[in-house]
Amino acid sequence: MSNTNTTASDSSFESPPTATSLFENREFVLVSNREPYTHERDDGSITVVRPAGGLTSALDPMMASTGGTWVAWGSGGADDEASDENGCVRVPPESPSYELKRVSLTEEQVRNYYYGYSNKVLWPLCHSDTAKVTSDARFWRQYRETNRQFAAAVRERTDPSNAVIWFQDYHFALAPRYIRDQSPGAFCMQFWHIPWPSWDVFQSCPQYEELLDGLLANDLLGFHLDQYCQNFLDCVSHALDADVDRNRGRIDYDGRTVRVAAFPLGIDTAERRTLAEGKEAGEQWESLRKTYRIPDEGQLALGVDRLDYTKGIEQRLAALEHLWEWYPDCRERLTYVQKATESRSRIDEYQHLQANVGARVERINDRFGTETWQPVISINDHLPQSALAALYREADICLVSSLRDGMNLVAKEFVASQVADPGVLVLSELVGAHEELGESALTVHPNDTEAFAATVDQARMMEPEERSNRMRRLREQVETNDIEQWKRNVLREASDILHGC
Ligand code: ADQ
Repeated sequence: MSNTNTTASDSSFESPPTATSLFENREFVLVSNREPYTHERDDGSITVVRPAGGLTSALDPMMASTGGTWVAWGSGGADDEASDENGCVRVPPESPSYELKRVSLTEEQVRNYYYGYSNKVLWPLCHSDTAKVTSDARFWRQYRETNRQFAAAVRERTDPSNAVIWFQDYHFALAPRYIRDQSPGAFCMQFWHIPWPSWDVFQSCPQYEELLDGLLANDLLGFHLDQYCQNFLDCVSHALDADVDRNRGRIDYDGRTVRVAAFPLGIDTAERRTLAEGKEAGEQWESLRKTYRIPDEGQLALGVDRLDYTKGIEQRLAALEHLWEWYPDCRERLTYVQKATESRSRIDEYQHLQANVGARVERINDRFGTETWQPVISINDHLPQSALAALYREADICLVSSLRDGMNLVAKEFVASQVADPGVLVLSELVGAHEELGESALTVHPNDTEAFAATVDQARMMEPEERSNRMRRLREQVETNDIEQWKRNVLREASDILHGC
């Protein structure tokens, strides 16, 4: 795509802005499906569970310094008990500085809004996998209602006309509209964490007009990549009576201007590095080796994913099976560790995937395993972040093979954790992160099994000097474009719009 103007950069910034300094008297409200803290009942007492990595933990420090309110689904078993009569609790627990407002969802809402419309319609649609979209009138009805409920929860805490409201992700395509219709002076922004598909794909969703209309109630709409912005602009120009400026990423619609821009998400590189260098990671590594019988000898390839059909786990296993079959040198010399986490397992597609992945791993281990060596080691248990850091640090090769992926933070976490002997990143050309990391990683197409296997062999044989040069360039990229830079870019853009720049 030749248009680059929709990508926001922060070159004009000298000192880092904060939400407080940018939005002056407006209250800051963040809305996400997942909450930053859950309360659980454990042996009679209530404990606070913190998110393990991910976006919620990255945004928590920002909320702590800004103050304001975070509105989220109260999914913890003891959330109600730990909250006041309005569903609110002050967090972080050790030094409370902002309000967490929990929205209670019924079992039916969870089924239809969360598992239904969000994850059986929007998720496959936005990953361009229309065959997996399941239609059900109840999904849409409850998606609308739940979005209304979140908008009402925002209104309970603040006057939207005096607030900056930041929606996260595809669970809330309609909530900005429900805010805007009652409070025209509100400032709404949204970050869409998954891809945006092309118009011919998006058109297959019967609610396309309402979804676009809902998102256009924002003042600022962010995606990871310029390509997703262009797809979105294209959808709007086909579906609505709107004036679309593709070069500048602006849409005039319903008497207002909406800015659409790319903000590639980064990670907390300093935190990842500290974890990887820490003593705990060393101890965790020893324990992982013993527990899962990871060999001392040979090389280690690693995959870290939620068990999701977009992550290309079956394609990766097919490539590895091909590798052990046709490159017998790799047998007993390359071991693959699959750190997978069960995800959305109430949905049939995810259950099938789990079963297929399990069967494939078993078959590979039966075919190539020996008395002393197991080709694929599956780690399905929950691991502390220091153990994940140990895996990232010790891996010689990281395999990221998504069929589509908004960004993919695993690729960046691997790079940031490579503090010892540098390894090789093998990256699907279909993930968002490929745009930033593709030049220094080894690129694969997840469906080209033979070429994928050959690339893993190439990674295995790469000379130390080349590995080191590639990893240095990858690290520079990941460290420069980290989570702080992302927050700065988003907030600066929002402030410019708010102040009419
Ligand atoms: P996800 O699809 O969840 O996120 P990803 O970016 O790869 O994908 O991972 C998010 C986080 O989950 C990472 O911090 C990673 O460490 C953690 N994680 C994943 N699998 C894990 C496992 N088995 N064990 C422990 N931790 C694990 C969505 C989009 C992505 C986008 C992110 C952020 O689908 O494209 O990059 O949001 O915008």
